[in-house]
Amino acid sequence: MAQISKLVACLLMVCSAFAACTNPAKRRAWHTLSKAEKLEYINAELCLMKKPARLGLPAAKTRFDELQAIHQLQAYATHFVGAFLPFHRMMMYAHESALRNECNYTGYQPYWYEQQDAGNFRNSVLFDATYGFGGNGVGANGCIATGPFANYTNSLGPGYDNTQHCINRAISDQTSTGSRQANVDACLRLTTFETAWPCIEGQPHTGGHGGVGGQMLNGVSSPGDPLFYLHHTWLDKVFWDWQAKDRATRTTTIGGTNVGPDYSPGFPPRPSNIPKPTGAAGDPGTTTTLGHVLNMYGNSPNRTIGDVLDIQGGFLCYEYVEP
Ligand SMILES: [Cu+2]
Repeated sequence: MAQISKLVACLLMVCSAFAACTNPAKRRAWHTLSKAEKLEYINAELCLMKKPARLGLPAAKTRFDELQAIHQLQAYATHFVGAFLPFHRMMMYAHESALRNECNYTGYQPYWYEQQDAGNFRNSVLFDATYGFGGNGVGANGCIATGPFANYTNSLGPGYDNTQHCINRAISDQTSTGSRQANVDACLRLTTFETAWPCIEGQPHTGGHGGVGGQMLNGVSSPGDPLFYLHHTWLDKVFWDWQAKDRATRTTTIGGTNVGPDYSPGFPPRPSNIPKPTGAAGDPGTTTTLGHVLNMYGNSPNRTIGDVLDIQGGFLCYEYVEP
């Protein structure tokens, strides 16, 4: 019956949410983009950093800040839980949509092919001052001093604090080894979601955050550095590469816990006014289910985990181009 009504809806041309994904958007590795494509992305990000906030989220001054707020407002509900990978997938989509819909970006969200730079982040083209995200932090505060984002003032963070501060970094080549291919492969070999998800969230996830350091190493406010989106889009590719090994099963099932931790290394302690996460809208139990609503705080419409498990499932329609 549901199938029939879906079909009828499609015949009436009101079925964009269920339309078949016949021409998936191509998400490409940053280092494979042309100079013009890199500049278009950077300029669109700068556009979000100039656009005034419109959602009324705490402390946010710009649209860029409002996307960061998605993460700050629910850090403990979206890390070390079954929703970790679907949540960040949805957040990448919200960011990509903002670039395209509000800042005339004509490309799609690129990713950082981190295994290529693992152990040598310092020399990555991602840190280029002209065709990249600027360099390492300098001085006592570790503020980035070069590149297009050197003058941006974060209003959210660090952590749960909201202060005016620069984007800071402290590159660690040693920590960046966590993003190496062997670590990716180790996760891809695992056969259950309950083992693959914590593997991906451990290494390679930590390799990118710790390898960049500074704002990126703060588990709550890390989307204050625009590199966050390149890093997490790469992790989304790793997740998809894992899902694609058994697509029928791995796009229709989910698991893991809904009960967030009280404290995690790399995260500021959860403030007492933020309740301990024990579930979500559409998913009140302790085990994560497909009905779990991913809250985008108005940046894009909320969707469930079930809606986003297949990146070519109709709502999402993209693919990852190998570098
Ligand atoms: Cu995160």
